[in-house]
Amino acid sequence: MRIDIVSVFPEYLEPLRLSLVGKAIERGQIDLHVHDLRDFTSDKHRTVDDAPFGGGPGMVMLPEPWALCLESILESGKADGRSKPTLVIPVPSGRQFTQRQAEDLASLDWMIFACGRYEGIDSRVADYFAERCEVRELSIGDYVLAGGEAAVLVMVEAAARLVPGVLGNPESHNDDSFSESNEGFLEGPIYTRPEQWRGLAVPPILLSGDHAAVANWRKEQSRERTAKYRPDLLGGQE
Ligand code: 6GU
Repeated sequence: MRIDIVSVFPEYLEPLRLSLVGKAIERGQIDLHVHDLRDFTSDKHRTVDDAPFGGGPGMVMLPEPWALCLESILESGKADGRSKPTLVIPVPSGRQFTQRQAEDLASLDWMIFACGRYEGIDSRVADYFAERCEVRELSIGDYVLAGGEAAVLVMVEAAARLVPGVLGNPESHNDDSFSESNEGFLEGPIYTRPEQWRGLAVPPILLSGDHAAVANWRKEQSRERTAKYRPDLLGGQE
């Protein structure tokens, strides 16, 4: 899988080289390219923004540096034998990024993430590249970030751990909160050694060796936790 990320703060994406995603990069399972949008400006001040047409506060990112940068990425990907990437634009006004979206991203061969700052990117960029890319505007939740970078860290990590071979044990996805095999419920409580810790015991059923009983108990816990924190996920009974 190839991932290109464009930002005016390329250092913001460095944490992707740590931990799970970092290992996947080292192993060659993920080919990560981070680009500085300012490298695609031509004025002395390396300008990437201007005032919004129609007035209003804040600044809007200029379309031309984006076009030059995305065109250069499209060329490089083609030389790399890839075609028609998915262009993800993280915006608070986008479609909700969910575990289903993460699963879908994990199945792709090539993604480009366009991190906007300020009030966002001139909307013509998404329209202009819609022929050459599958454009998705995605939001990670109902709150506003100062830029798309933190959202891209979230989306890339959520997708990368689902790429076959990236996580050690693929069955560990089955217990994940929101996973299909878990009926989309939240994961319940988990325990490890010691059995007794500072006066607190592990639920005895987990020590019973009765796998069916353990599975039932976990299902029950998962349902209870979902009812408590996310009744909307139980369906219809919000
Ligand atoms: Cl994806 N981007 C930005 N800038 N803010 C957000 C967001 C994304 N999702 C929620 N808030």
